[in-house]
Amino acid sequence: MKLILAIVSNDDSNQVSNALTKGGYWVTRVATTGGFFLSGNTTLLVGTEDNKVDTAITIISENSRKRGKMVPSTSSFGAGMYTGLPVEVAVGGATIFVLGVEQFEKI
Ligand code: 2BA
Repeated sequence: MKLILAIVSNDDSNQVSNALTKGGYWVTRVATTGGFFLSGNTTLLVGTEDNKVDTAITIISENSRKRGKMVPSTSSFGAGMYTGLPVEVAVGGATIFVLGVEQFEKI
């Protein structure tokens, strides 16, 4: 058995966890914070059989693809003045760890 830890953006977390659940996986969502941007993300815990790990990773990647998103720029020219010009930022993607599970009990 394996434990998959998948860190995804909050924007993608509902879609990823719904797709995993539909695919027959058990999912626990934990609200987490990235240490670099200090912004919220979601860590999904998925315990599953070894032979179902690859399919889970496919589902996660299909539902959290990295993509560009246009957001209004907040760069200021001076006090209180904003360009408002949209800039493209990268969103999405997933960081995935697969750990061996020594023992699994439900009691
Ligand atoms: P990603 O590499 O896509 O990582 C997204 C989030 O996944 C991270 O959020 C963190 O919560 C988690 N994560 C990634 N790799 C990890 C690891 N090896 N161990 C534990 N958690 C991990 P943030 O920490 O807020 O990072 C946001 C983005 O900033 C990263 O996107 C990466 O592009 C950049 N970044 C993070 N740490 C960096 C560093 N030390 N040097 C350069 N860039 C960094």
